[in-house]
Amino acid sequence: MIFKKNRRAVSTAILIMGAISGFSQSIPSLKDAFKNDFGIGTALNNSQIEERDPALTQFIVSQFNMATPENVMKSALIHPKWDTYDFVVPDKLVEFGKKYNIKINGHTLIWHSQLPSFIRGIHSKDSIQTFFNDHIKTVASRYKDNIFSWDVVNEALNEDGTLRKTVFLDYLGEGYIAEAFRLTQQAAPNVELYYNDYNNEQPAKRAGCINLIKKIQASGARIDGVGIQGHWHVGKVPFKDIEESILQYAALGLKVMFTELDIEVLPRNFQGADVNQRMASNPAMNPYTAGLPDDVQQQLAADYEALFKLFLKHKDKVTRVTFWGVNDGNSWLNGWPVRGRTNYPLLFDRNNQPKPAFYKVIGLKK
Ligand code: 9MR
Repeated sequence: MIFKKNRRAVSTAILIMGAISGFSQSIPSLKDAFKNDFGIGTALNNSQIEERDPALTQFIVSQFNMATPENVMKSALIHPKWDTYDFVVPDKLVEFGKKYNIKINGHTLIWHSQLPSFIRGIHSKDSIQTFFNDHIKTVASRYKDNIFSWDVVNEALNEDGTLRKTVFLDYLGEGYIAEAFRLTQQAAPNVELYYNDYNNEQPAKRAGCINLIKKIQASGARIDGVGIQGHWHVGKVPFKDIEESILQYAALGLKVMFTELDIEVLPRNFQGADVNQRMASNPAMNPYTAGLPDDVQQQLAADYEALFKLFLKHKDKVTRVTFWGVNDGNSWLNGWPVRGRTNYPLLFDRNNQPKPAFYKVIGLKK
């Protein structure tokens, strides 16, 4: 009797917690629904990693079994000065993963963006090489036993498939990519190693990506997988290119992952996720501040459903699908390429309530 009473009290408490935080315990779980197919991940920001909202933590761990730090492991943050590293929040992320049985994908070791500011003052090949070696060795070896994988190199390609001009290409030459994989493998032999990019499902960039992967393989370094970020636009998801890419990348012996999935619903005049591209703000660019119109909501749901259908069709090749944010409220797309917009790119709304797209996706497993 007492047990029963307590149980009722506990479930009432859970319901109240759910009501306060805006979610209900009865929401089906994505990670459970797809547990025999592929991992379900999310990007985590500082406040989520630090568990500032316990109800939100419960929500996150009920839905996701993999996580990628949205920013805290990027070199500007983890390596702010030449000889100073800041591991405080990254260490918390690793703890978070351990505590809740969530696999962590490190993001990212070598990227031309969000570099520490001291890099701008370096003008010699030797110093860039020293930064490159020390950065990879120090960061990768710190987490060698407690993260699952690394995005070793991020966004090294231009849209036409050629190599992007970066400080690494300029000073170290094109071999820097294979070298990054070799050094990471040396520092963290049991961690999976990935190349990650956006638009690398598009034919020209895909061809460049395949070329890049083959060069890494030919160098003798190990590469385990390729990440297709998946920053797409509602009504324009390139399903055919995505399927073709899954097949072509898998044919190289690699795992295929969708690593930063979101489907934008607001107007934009270019494709991709180059953070340096911006657009001017005006009210026409922010049309849905009062809510998402039903026709767009339905299109978003249909796009997500078709995408997950495709992922399931190739579940022998697709190992992880990671959303770039927990809910619409914390998506980077509210601030880019126009600041201060109200965007709706994910499966959960600003109160962590499932959207029609969520039910379409979960419905595929019923
Ligand atoms: O979501 C990230 C945002 O908070 C940062 O301001 C931005 C800065 O570069 O990076 C965003 O994440 C990017 C990711 O690390 C790499 N692929 C593109 C993502 C969206 O820009």
